Amino acid sequence: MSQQITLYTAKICPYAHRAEIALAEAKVEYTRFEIDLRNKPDWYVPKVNPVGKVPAIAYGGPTVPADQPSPESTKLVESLVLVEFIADLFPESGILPKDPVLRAKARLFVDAVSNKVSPAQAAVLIRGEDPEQLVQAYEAVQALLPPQGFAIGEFSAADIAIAPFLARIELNLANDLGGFPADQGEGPKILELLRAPKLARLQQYFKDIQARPSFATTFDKEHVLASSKRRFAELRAKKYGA
Ligand SMILES: N[C@@H](CCC(=O)N[C@@H](CS)C(=O)NCC(=O)O)C(=O)O
Repeated sequence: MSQQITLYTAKICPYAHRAEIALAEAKVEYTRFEIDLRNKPDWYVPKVNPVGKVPAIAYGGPTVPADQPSPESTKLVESLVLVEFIADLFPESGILPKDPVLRAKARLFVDAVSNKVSPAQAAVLIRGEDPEQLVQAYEAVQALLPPQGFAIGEFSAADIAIAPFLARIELNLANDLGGFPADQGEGPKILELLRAPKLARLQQYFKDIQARPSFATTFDKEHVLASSKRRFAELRAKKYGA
């Protein structure tokens, strides 16, 4: 039987969102603690994650308030490690299927998300670089999708890895938020590239993900949008002046 799980998370963070989706898929009770990334509590680095990032899990140990983590719980970090940990704790969740071939396919998809989508998204959305690299990254993952359904057919760790990134690129670009100048329609223009007919399969895939309850119940669109507006206003002020 699994022991207590406390998840340290932040709604804005796509990596933390992965752990929340995995826990929702496992239908497990856990304690959720929102970390304010702009003003982290003093105890977070010494007692939970020495590198100060979310997500992190405190697993097991005595029952304690989340803001007073026990040294007796095991602290685990890194979103993809946490997704696999949750899959291992709750094999019946199907987050990682039993079939070794499907498991390998899920991991290959996750690898493409880590090595292609996530860096291209940071380059385009944060640093305002050429959007073509994002189109290519999404074409590469689209090529791994079957004709219909989720990345390996059934919903799995593969979909959990990409879902938060698809959600955030769409939301930010639709609201013209990114590391490019404001009020020039650059965000919607990039979004049009991602909505091109050559990425139609990816668009359908994203619709399927949005309909998945574990995604729908863990994506707080209004909160993410409000935080993104603040964040990109600061980034633009630094880059282009007030
Ligand atoms: N590789 C990590 C990345 C986690 C990450 O970068 N989290 C960011 C928020 S999205 C964070 O906690 N930043 C706070 C900081 O660096 O101080 C993972 O997959 O969990």
